[in-house]
Amino acid sequence: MFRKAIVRKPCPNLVAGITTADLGKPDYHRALLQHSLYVEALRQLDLEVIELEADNRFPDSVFVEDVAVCTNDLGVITRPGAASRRDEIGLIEDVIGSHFERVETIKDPATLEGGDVMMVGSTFYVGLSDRTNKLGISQFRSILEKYGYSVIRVPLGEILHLKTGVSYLEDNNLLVSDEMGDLDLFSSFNKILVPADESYAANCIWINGTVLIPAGFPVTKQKIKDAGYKIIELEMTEFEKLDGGLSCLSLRF
Ligand code: CIR
Repeated sequence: MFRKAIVRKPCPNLVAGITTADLGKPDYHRALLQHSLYVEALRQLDLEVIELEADNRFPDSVFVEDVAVCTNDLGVITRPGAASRRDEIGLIEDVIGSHFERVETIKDPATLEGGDVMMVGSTFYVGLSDRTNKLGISQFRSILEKYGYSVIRVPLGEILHLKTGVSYLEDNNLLVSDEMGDLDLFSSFNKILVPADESYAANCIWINGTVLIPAGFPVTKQKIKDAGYKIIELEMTEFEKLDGGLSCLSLRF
């Protein structure tokens, strides 16, 4: 059960965000609209939304998920692997400190981005990616184990973050992209497979029984519905242009 979410408004400089996508530059005003509908959906699901101000120094700062990891009782400030994003942590420390009694920090030279961290009950799956290094995972493990959690490292292929390709929908249901469907690590989950031509839809978020999914992916939408979930569809085109998905836009706890 989630009660709160932290989000940050997109800044005009969003257009300069990091991307590998070939979808053109995001439209700032459209991004603002899509972001406000996202926030509205979170509120509709009874989350208290803490909305942080835009910060034009950091084009990617709307993707708050990467700069912290929130468990039930602990906040971890990360250390982004993307150099242009590293100082974003300075923007999130206060708000994490005000919501968690216990706050820990990933330290240089380790790197870890929240997009690589998937919470499954008291187990955290962490992707080894270009943004999250081995040291990042081992520091994260040492921190989390002190609090009774466990950490499992997941090797990744070409994708940006672990949650670019896989999303936990609770009740042992794992939404997983075609290319990650065969990983032995995930063999005990009920898998909902996202077809290759809908791979962007592998990043969805479960909030208290409802699944937020990006608009425009009918096969995945039907499969999630068939699994018994209520659904809210959200336009995400402007964030997709920056490799960002639904989970990236909030920290939920
Ligand atoms: C980046 O490359 O860092 C941003 N343009 C996108 C971050 C997406 N975040 C996420 O998947 N958690």
